[in-house]
Amino acid sequence: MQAFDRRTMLKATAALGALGLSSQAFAAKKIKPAGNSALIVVDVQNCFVEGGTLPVAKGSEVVPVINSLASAFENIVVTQDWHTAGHASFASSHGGKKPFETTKLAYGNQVLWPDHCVQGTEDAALHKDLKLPTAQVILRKGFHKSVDSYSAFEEADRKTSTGLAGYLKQRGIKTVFVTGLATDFCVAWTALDARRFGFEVYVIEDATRAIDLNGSLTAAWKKMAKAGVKRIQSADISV
Ligand code: VGL
Ligand code: ZN
Repeated sequence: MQAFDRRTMLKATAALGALGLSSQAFAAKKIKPAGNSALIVVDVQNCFVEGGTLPVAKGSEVVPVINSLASAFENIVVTQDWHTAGHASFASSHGGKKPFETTKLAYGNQVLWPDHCVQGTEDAALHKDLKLPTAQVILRKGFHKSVDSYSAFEEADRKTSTGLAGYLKQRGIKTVFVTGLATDFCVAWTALDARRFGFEVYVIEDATRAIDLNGSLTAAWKKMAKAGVKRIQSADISV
């Protein structure tokens, strides 16, 4: 069901309630992910939660939400931000630059981050409470030293593929549900690229948390809406 229909339905339901009528027959229908849907769990790693190197506020709150969504999906893809030491996205790699400033790299503007998610470190490991035993693929990204990759589909040079679109297409996946960290960076870029590669895309808002740097969260939701990404809540999914 479209978000618009859902809102209309909720309004109608409220109106019926005001008239003292039963609204049960009009209750918004839940979404049941089909066999050709995949749950994408983006970067739920120690680096992005409390105590990590690039903590997202309340980042660990997504863990129980994602764990409980898992049973609704036949297909689950997990991603890990997986940088080299001295990665180009680290402020420490650019003399005089501080975290959260920006710089120009060969492919365009780049936000500079604290050193984070370095390959093989405990900081880069998946959150210990993430329970996704049925996940089929763990995709690592951002491993080219001079290129960042917020998106799970394509690196920031907008040329280098991660192979995820091909993987999903070869497995017959048509729809993806994106969750994880952070809403306004890796989740948004993954959702936008999924649209570009022709998938139907949902972002499950309460299964994400944001960095929100200079209005980036509002901007990300705007871009996603424009691209046809559907914004839903975990309660909208039938588990
Ligand atoms: C991310 C900033 C830097 C993310 C990754 O997972 O959203 N954000 N690297
Ligand atoms: Zn990163």
